[in-house]
Amino acid sequence: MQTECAVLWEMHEAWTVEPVELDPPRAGEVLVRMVASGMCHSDEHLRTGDLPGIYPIIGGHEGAGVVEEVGPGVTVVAPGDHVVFGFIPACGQCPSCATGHSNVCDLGASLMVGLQLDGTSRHHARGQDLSTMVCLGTFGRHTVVNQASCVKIPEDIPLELACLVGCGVTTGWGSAVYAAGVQPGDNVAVIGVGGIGANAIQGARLAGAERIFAIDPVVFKQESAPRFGATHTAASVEEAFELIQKETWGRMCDKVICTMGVGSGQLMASIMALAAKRGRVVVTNIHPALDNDVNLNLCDLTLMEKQIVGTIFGSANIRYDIPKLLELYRQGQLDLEGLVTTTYPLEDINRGYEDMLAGTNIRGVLRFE
Ligand code: CXF
Ligand code: ZN
Repeated sequence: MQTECAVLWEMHEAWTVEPVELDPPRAGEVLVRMVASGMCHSDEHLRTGDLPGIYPIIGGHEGAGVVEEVGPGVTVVAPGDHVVFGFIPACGQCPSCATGHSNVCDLGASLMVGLQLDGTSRHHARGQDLSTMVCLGTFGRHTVVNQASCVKIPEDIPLELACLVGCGVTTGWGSAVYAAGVQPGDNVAVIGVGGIGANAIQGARLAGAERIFAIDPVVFKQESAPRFGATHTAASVEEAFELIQKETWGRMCDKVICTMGVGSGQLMASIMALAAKRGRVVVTNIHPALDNDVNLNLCDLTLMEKQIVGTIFGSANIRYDIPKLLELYRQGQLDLEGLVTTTYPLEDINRGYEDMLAGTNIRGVLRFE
């Protein structure tokens, strides 16, 4: 069939919206009519090369839609089902999945290759095979993905909000609840209030944090942070240091969560200074893939027992946490509406990313109808 997708032909180029030939789903695969896709910073990383991809590639990994057709052997979803994609497939069989850590499923090894799990491509344009961002490619009106990435969701949840739990919401919320392990009464700092940081704030609030310091240089984001649960705001790590020192009587933060657009190893020493003794710093944001330089005082780890941990997808499980977060939304405990600053038609994708870089969006969302 013919569909239309946003394709990145080479690193540093703009997205081009163009016709794509899409093959029918093969064994274990699912054809989905997309309804909405969040515009995450990681797709911009693909454009800048901070995350490597195989070009030409269809972007997008935070999507929701309706199943149109399934290939042989598909059991997870059926035609007509509403689905959200988890950006990491969960095979359910590998040691990671079997021990409850599907966010590091062995299928993740094929994510940056972006082909179907059998190594072939279903998407073609200008006579060439296309790869897809993390085997999804949600920046298009239709896509074919493996059932390992599909999570069936209730039909009463608007798909233009549900898409957000495919990446930003779960990554941020899980960074606070699972990776940081925020406890009632904790002091928490969240560095960067975008689509992930806003949800780290929501996770910290739901986990019972006492103070939540939201740090972002953009005034709009400082103003937005209290809606999600921030109790204090600061424009920079340096400014936050003074504020946290004063508010916590010098004790500093039990948990510090890094959710910047692009992380910087040079900032690490000052970020560690925000953490209390035995405090934990969680690295959620991407750092440039080839950057090995970190400015860090390792005595902080030994003498103060501080910890640095990384997390992918907030250490959450697509099949357990996606339905759970949508239920929290239904109960009014998790704000999804407030995350969507602007919606765009597919053809305005480049404008959407310009807005993201200008700092005017918490999340921009593409709507396909
Ligand atoms: C990223 C992590 C690396 C692969 C693509 C998705 N996470 C969130 O956007
Ligand atoms: Zn993402």
